[in-house]
Amino acid sequence: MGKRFENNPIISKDDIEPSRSDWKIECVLNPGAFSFQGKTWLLLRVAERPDQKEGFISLPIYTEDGETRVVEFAVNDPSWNTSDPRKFKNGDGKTFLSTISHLRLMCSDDGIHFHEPTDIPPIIKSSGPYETFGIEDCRVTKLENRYHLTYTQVSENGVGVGHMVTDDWVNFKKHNMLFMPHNKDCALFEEKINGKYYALNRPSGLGGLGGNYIWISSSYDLKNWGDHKCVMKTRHGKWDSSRIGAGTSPIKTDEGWLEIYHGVDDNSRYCLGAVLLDLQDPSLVLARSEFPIIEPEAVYEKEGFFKNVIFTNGHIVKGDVVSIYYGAADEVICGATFSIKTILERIL
Ligand code: MAN
Repeated sequence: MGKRFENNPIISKDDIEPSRSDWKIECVLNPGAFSFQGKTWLLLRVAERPDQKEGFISLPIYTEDGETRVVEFAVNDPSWNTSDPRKFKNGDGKTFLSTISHLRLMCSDDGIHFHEPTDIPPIIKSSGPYETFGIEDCRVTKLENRYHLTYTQVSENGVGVGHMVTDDWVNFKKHNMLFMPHNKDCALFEEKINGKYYALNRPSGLGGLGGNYIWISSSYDLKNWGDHKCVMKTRHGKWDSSRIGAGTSPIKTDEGWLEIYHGVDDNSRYCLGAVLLDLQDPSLVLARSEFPIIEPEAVYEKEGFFKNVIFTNGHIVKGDVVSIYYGAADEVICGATFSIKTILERIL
């Protein structure tokens, strides 16, 4: 349904420098997207780790004071479970990420060719006790003329939603955690609805009941959130059977709020689909993709750090065209354009 950019992948790890000379970038992925000063900007997730020593695996973590610490174990140490390349578990049942992520700004005049800005510091790093394993997958929402960043805060305390606000991309006001663990994939609506702010989010039912479903919450002040409602669940036997999560801010259309979301099947294959939410009550689903609007087909989507992944948390809307920026196979950044009208016709 969409058209992939001809020069995909548009950003890969060789296009930028690591944040430290003794670290290596493993992947660039999952960018937030926004318009600022007449340009298109991406806020990438950059996943790094120390240079690896022969026979050992080294995992980086930050301390609460922002220092770095390296956890190291032998490749053949049987007490470590390394079956998922994204995270490793030790004999005490503690989970560590294989890489640590920060956020990085890149900008572009045409939305396709990106470079690092010269007048704005490009790196946004973790800080404090809830980000010691890094920050990831930032959504950028322009709300009341300010940029709101909602991103994943990862630490041994769990995975929660962080929130920062900026006007100029130089000065940031960091707020308290917006949704507590386990929660991620938080997409703010770009305007209030009947006097309230709304956010899609994805708490995880880690016990026996519930699942990885998309919820909606509302707030009068962007700080205190409540009125939590489950918007949609995974669907047994379909492309979104095991996990679903919001992309970025819903697109307002005459038919309703159009949300691009990711769905994961039982084989950990990540595709994108669309859902239409009621304009006045966005907890109501009016229509939902029977089939993905895009699925891993290109080599760069099928092969990489984590195979068969298309994951988005950033798009730019211009008239009927939405340019969706996405992480492919958790390793490179790509783009594709879609007609909003065509997506709506397909799901309605
Ligand atoms: C999770 C998140 C994403 C990642 C996908 C695929 O949903 O950690 O950052 O892209 O998994 O690995």
